Amino acid sequence: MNKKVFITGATAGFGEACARKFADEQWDIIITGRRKDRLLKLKAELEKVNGVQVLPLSFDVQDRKQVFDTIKQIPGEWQQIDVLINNAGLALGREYFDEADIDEWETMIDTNVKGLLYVSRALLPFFIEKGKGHIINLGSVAGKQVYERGNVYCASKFAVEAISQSMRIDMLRHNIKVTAVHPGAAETEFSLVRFRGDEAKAKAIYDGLKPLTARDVAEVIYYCTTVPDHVCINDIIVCPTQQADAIYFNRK
Ligand code: NDP
Ligand code: 8X3
Repeated sequence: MNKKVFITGATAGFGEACARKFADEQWDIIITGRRKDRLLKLKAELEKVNGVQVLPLSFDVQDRKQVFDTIKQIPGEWQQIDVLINNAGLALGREYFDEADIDEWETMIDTNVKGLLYVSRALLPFFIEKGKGHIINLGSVAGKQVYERGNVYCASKFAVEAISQSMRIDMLRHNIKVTAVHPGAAETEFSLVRFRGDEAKAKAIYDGLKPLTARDVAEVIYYCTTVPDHVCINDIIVCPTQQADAIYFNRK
């Protein structure tokens, strides 16, 4: 039987790249996100190209009821999940604290923090029943260090860091590994979303920089699942070579 991974935010960026990477490694995959058309397209492709099984589940991680109802209805054979990748997330805006849009703050907190909590709690019974599991949370360099006009996005990723640490402690008794992966600048749809569709602003983030690709990050995430059962990679920061941390870059 193939191993199974559950990925949030698999319609773009890291999540989609993880789906492709795990499919390449012959895992069956539960892909999730709000854009159903993209999920169905990815399912068709991975099943055809990689010969693995793919279960698409469309829901909004911000909606607690939707998350719990959807996960409760996962068919029996799919409940044998080995790895959960809590990846769905976003940044909205890059404004000073006193000028930022409060609705956007709420969306970031509801998605990056509350969404991750809901999905984790809804899936945990499968891991606990199985006596093992592995949760991989997508943090960020922005969850290690704040930067100017990063305010609530940074706060949401600091929360992911804190949640990962506390999950790791509380899940010890259930034999569940918790890994936090903290990427630096990666070119995905992330900046386009952050700058509300402004392509020029999104592109400028990567000026003079060879950023990470979504595949680079997927390779790191996959690696975390390949170590033996008695080994857990707790925390990884992965950046482009031209980036030292959340603030310092060597742009050419
Ligand atoms: P993308 O914008 O490319 O992809 C984001 C994914 O999250 C999409 O699949 C989107 O799906 C999903 N998503 C967003 N909101 C929701 C929601 N409410 N419900 C369900 N799914 C949702 O971004 P990345 O791949 O770059 O980012 C993935 C994660 O990595 C995020 O947590 C981000 O904060 C983090 N990160 C990104 C970095 C970067 O530089 N790119 C660096 C460090 C961390 P859909 O819209 O279909 O719902
Ligand atoms: C995404 C990386 O530096 O734009 O989390 O915050 S950054």
